Amino acid sequence: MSFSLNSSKIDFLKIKIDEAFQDQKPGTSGLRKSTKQFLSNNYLQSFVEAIFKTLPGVNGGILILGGDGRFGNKKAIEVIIAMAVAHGISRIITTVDGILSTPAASNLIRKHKAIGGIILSASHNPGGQDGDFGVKVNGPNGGPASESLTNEIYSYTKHIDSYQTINLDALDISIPSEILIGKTVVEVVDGIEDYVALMQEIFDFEKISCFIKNNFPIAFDALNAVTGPYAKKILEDLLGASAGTVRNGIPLEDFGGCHPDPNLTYAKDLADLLLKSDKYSFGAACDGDGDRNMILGNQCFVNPSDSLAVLTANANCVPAYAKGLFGVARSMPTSSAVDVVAKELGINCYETPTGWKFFGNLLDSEKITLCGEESFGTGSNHVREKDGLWAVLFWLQILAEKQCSVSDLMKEHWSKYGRHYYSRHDYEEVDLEIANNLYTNLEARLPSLINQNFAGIKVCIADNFKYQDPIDHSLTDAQGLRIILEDGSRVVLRLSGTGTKGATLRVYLENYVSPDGDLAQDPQRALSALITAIDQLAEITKRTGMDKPTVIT
Ligand code: G16
Repeated sequence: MSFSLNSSKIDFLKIKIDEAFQDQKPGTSGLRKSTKQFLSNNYLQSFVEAIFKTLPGVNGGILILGGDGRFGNKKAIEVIIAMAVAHGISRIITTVDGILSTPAASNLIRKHKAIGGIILSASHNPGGQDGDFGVKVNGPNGGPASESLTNEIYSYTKHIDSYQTINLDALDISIPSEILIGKTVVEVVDGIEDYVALMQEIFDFEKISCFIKNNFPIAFDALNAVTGPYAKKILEDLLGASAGTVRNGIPLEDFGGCHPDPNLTYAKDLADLLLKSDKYSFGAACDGDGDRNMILGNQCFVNPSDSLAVLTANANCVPAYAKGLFGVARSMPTSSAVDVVAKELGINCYETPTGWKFFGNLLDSEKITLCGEESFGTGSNHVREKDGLWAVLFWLQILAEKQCSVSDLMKEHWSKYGRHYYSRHDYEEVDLEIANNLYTNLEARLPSLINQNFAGIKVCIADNFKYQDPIDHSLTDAQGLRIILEDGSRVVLRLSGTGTKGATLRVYLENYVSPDGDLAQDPQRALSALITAIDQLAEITKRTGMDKPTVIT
């Protein structure tokens, strides 16, 4: 279906923004605030204006637009289409009902050589009228806006006083179509097909299908968020997993009231199915916008840092990576499990700050093929975002190739490379001032820790992590407090850049045991000396009044 609106009837408007000083500072991944804030005072329009004034190539360019389906998604798409027309975008590619996962958006940007994309999502944060909303901006390589573009957008928001738009009636984006608005074409595409085709290029679907049909029951929890339709198509329709494999598979505006964060706390129903019953051999969940993943086996939780190491060690099982890897990268707080594998493979392993944008240059310049983060993110050079369903298929391909269970694969891995016991403790909704004081107080004490004992072991490095990009040489500092011990154990402390209520304090703990050590301990027990030592040093319990973390991973 295609129709055009007469351009002579379009009213180009310049709307005043009530609050001249908006000051919209993006966090680790775009601008993320409460839905209510986004609905007020042209807050969305103000940020979008800053994007259109800053992103190179807007006039005459192609823009990809979609989101995770949370409350506000459809309305925001209409607002952005009207503004994009006013700014001279030549083609806007959006999807049926505006449903588009973050990795699928990255793929569309690359495929259509777009100037970039706007993804409407607050990722793993809850949605709905009382939840959160967010705007992620991606550049022409398909990845999150670089630090420099993010800073330019932020600077623009500080002095913005109006935005450009047109009068636009409600648009029907419920079926694939082309709509002409003035000189701009709005193309509504299916949104699922292109992503599925990309997965079929990377993996051997036939092999995975035979494996799962041969008594390997799997459960996938989409948490009522964006991956439902993608997972149904891939797992049930194409790979032949039984009907009902995909749970909570219809994207809902409020995610059915659940918190679409795939971890042991917020994906507890799935975790219980895998860890407390023998019904399933494999389980996985993805987050709100489909870029995060959690992998479970029967009686086995795979730590995300270990997941990256296992994918790296077994990349030769996947057709697209069978010829070898350029290199790998991990964010600083991610455990060094992958470093050990990279060393064995003779490839480089890069350590970057938290945030997928820091992998962009390394991927573009073919320094790395795979990368990952402790925050349930893994990805490769197939797109420029982390990719939840890709990680699920990667795991299934390895298991199909090796004909083994998840826990057998983990045991085999640790007995070869040793085990990096790892845990992240999150303290959520901490009072901002308390969290900032705790952080600055610890930072001030770091220099005095060097050569002292911490948890009974000598401290070698105690600093605030800084990074120089090996490609463009840009510097990024203040990326997290590190205490690194003589035996390689570490504690890292950061304040989250994605929370919206108070501060979220993250404490990352790591302890290495070589292949001949005890590889079957409970991680919390293996890390207990570090847990006690950091609590005493940083006075976490004392200052926050919380005697335990909100989430333990
Ligand atoms: C975002 C980034 C990730 C990053 C995470 C960190 O994830 O895309 O690269 O690891 O934030 O979050 P925090 O600052 O809270 O630790 P997402 O999935 O929210 O886009």
